[in-house]
Amino acid sequence: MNAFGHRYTGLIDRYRDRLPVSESTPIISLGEGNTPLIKLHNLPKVLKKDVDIYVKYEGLNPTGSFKDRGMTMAVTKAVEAGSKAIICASTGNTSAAAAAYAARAGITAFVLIPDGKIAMGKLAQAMMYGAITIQIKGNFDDGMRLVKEVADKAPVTIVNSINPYRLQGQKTAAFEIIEELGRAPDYHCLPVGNAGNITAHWMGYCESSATDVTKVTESCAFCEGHCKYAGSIVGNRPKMIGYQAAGSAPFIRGAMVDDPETIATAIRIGHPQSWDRAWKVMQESGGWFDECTDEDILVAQKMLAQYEGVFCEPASAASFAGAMKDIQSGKIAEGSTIVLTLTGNGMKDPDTAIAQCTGKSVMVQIPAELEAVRTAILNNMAQ
Ligand code: AN7
Repeated sequence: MNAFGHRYTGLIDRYRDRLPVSESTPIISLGEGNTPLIKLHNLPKVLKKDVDIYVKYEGLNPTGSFKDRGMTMAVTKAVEAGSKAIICASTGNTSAAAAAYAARAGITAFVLIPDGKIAMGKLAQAMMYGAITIQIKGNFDDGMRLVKEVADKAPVTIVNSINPYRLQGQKTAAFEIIEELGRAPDYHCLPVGNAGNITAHWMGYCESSATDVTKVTESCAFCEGHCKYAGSIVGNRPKMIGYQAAGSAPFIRGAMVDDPETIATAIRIGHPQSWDRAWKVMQESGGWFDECTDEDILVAQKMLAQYEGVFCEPASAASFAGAMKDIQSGKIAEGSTIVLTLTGNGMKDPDTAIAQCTGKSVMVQIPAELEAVRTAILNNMAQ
């Protein structure tokens, strides 16, 4: 044996003992998972708080979002069951992932997206990967309702997070975090739309810590019998914190929102599909929901990019926007270890990024002459 030859082949291979697959399951993978857990060096100083903040940079998955973790499982199981077509409603990232994994599997993807309300990069992905892209004159929630209705009338497998295999795949992010930190963080912050991801992370933490605990008390409400730890209780788990965009915040209102609106189009969702489960996550973990304004979200997105070199999409920045508020108020105590999930890559939504980076110091237009370049440099050196 030498040090070479250990090719990473995706999260199903990596965690096959904790996922509902068998030796004969035909795995559809693009090498998803294994994303960096980056410790923030500069922003804790800016906040003047003694906290350890890590970002789990899910934007480095093959299609640029955490959806790949769920989609490798959902498409693998659809193919195993003989399905020839998958379908989803999406604010953009699920459609990109569904399209890519369907291409990989050689099956058809149908994606329903809200007309004009998805980021350019995501639309480009769905089209390029060859999905049948159906733009509806309605929002995500309308699309989700239609997908559920049509799946009874056409031979298609739903790959939204109501498909239980999606959450099975997504729970592996918690396994990776525990492996890297050697423990669960004190707090885990995520942006919340349908609340599938926060539910999946909680499943992952519960299953992981269950391996250390022998006492069995209550049954696990999340895994629907898939995990072998169903029925265990746990030791070391984080408080889960879910942040929503203020214009699209049913968990804060305590009721569904019919006309959600936010610049963070990925989480422009008013009727979350994992409503009951997410409330249970809060109850069990001792965490909470809160909201951030669009302005807070954009400021947070820019801070992550400009202080740490980490470019996430606006929805993802809700986790930092919210955490910043809770760290400053002391609700998240000093001395804590905090993980923020950055769910999607900033390059997905170039329009929103460029729109907030105008101004002289960012974009300088000059003649193509040496002296003009020299002057531009001298005028813009950091003091
Ligand atoms: C970047 O793609 O629902 O709370 O259709 O793309 O598990 O829904 C996207 C959701 C957070 C919210 N961050 O996760 C879709 C879709 C990003 C996202 C969420 C989404 P959930």
